[in-house]
Amino acid sequence: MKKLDPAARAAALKDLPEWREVPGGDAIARNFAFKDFNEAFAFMTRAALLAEKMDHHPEWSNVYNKVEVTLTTHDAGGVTDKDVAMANAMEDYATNR
Ligand code: H2B
Repeated sequence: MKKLDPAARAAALKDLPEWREVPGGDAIARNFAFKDFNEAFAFMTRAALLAEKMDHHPEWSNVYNKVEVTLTTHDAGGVTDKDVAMANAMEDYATNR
């Protein structure tokens, strides 16, 4: 898995308007807010199952209805296509419930 260069990362983020680059550019992040804990944890469950399937795991934390997510590929030391794929899947899980 190759780290995306800054231009490729910026291009991928164009289609992910809710996501931001973490300062330094080695990760992307988004804070999700759901109706309640049940909705937040349902989202996390779906993402967790995909993470296991992809062998690609988010850095995240949850407080009640909020889920803060950071995506980076540790093995590559930056953002790769796997992070972009995970971000797109999370968008789908968060919006198409
Ligand atoms: N998740 C993320 N986000 N980045 C990785 O580099 C990574 C991972 N590597 N999940 C995987 C697990 C690796 O450690 C295992 C051994 O396949």
